[in-house]
Amino acid sequence: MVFIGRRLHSTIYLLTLVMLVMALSGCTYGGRTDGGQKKGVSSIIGVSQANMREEWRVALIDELKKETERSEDIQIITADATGDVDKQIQDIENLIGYGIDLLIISPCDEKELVAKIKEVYDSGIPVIVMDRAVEGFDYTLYIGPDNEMIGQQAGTYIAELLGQNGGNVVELSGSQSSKQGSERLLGFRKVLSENGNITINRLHLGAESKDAAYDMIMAAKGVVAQADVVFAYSDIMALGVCDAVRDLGLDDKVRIVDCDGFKGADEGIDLVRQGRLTATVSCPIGGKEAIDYALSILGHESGVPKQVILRSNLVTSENVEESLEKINTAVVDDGSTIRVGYSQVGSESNWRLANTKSIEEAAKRFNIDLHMEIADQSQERQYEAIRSFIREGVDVIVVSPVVENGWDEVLREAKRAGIPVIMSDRNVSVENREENLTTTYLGADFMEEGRRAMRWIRDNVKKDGRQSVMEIMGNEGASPTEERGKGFREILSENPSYYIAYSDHGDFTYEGGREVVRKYLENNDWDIDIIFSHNDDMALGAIEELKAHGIKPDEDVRIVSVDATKEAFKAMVRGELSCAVECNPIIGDQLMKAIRDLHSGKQMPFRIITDEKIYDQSMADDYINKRMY
Ligand code: GYE
Repeated sequence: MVFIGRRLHSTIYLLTLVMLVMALSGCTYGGRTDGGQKKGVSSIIGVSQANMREEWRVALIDELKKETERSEDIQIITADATGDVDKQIQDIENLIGYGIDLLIISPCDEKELVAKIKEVYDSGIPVIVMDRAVEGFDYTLYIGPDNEMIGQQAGTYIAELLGQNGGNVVELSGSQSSKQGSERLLGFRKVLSENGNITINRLHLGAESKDAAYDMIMAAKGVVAQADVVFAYSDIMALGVCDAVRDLGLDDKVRIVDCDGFKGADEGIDLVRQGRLTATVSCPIGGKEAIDYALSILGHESGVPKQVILRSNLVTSENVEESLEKINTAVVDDGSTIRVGYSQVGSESNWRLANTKSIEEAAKRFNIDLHMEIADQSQERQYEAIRSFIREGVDVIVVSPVVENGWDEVLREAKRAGIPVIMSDRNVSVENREENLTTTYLGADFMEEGRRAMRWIRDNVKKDGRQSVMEIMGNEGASPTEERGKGFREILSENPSYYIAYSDHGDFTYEGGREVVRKYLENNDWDIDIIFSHNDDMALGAIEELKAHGIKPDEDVRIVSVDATKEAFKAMVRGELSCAVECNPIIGDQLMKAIRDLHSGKQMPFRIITDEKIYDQSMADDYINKRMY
């Protein structure tokens, strides 16, 4: 008790001092709205915002402050970098000087601030990056929207709105420097370009402002009068468009679609309600999620992911009330037992066994009644399992799909039964994303794993002349197979001194890996410099087969795999496996947290991406005893 008193006393003393210094350096302190001092503050969160000019950035700070008020023991300090990188770096310094326990940052520039963010992260202060993902992974958590996806959603809606005959679209875009804007335009144009009978008239504004949009529409009234739809990728521009179209007397003819969908007066959702906007693609700001995860991080809870990609929704006059209700409904987890049906791929690898164990154990801790069905890598058996869960009437279905395609029909059956479906570990690709057949994906960034493997080879496996690669792939059509292969080839294409000489499927099994090497040696002398294996089990099988043919692993051929299981570490310590890219199977806690969030009515993100690293022989000894799988 004595210790806590002394800590509380020094915290209050420190805060008084901080408030004084902050006032001097332009930071604001987000305490209680009554200005009173919070009792029992245990953590201070520093927020470095890129600027307070853009509407959604102001909305983010407001949401962070509001969410912080809900909890007595955290305090928030915010700083406005006014769009200046140097000021933002100074702000971070100041915030650290005030003794923050966690930093939330929305960077002015995703390249210029990489080093500073890494420095803070390496110093042991957790860092949550909002909105603009910085390069690399030297931060604790990234939370943000998929802006390209948002543009695609708007484009898909307009294409459907115009139908077979197509039509004329006026596209408004702001200053080129807006990354959010250019990504939305990229997605929007990609979809419309697939539609030959839609013409686009592009109008460039200097600034992304209401007045600039108003003036542009008035100036371009001839073009607008011919248009069927006007598209603007932010609420602030859309309001200007609505006013101008009204003043031109075109509001019965021209429909307006935008992105942002903020919930304030005269903002996206409200304009749809007023009937002034035909649709908006609404995306949460992320303040709620940031404070939720900040509390988990400060509480040293397990299961904090690496990236949370927020879900964006199309809001039209048909679902605007329902969307508003969802936004305003408080999320309450009553702690009751949740019945879950889990369709697992199989038991093909050590990774899979660890994954199943982690899920079964976590279910007990989160009061989840889990019905797990193992499908031995058969899609047909997964269909059967999902249909049995629907008949059983479970609350939530979770699927780890053996392959990416062919799920639309059975997912529609679950949707018709009112049972939400979560994708765990692997993802599916569906015909029409707007059907929302799945609620969220929780798993790894397989593309990045493939990139990491080839970057390691580029930096560590060098010799004169070109080097041949044998790729041992997982089962055909599985998302880890397709995406690890794609990520690997993305970096390979930048490094012509390496080439893939041979590729074959080993289906993620030990025997499969052996078989690929055996088959190759039946028809070839060994002339491969590097093996890239999509998982450890296949790599370990390949190593045994190589040794059986007198070929020395890691000497005659360097071997890189994915998963980083304990068995892989043993092979690295033995000097046989060169490097293992981590893919974390211990996602039980994160998954159960997501299931409880979903069941309590929380809006689920598009993707929850797990935290992963890369290991090679130089680190194997230090980490082998820390491997949990
Ligand atoms: O890499 C492999 C397992 O889906 C990520 O499947 C998983 C993969 C993992 O068989 O070991």
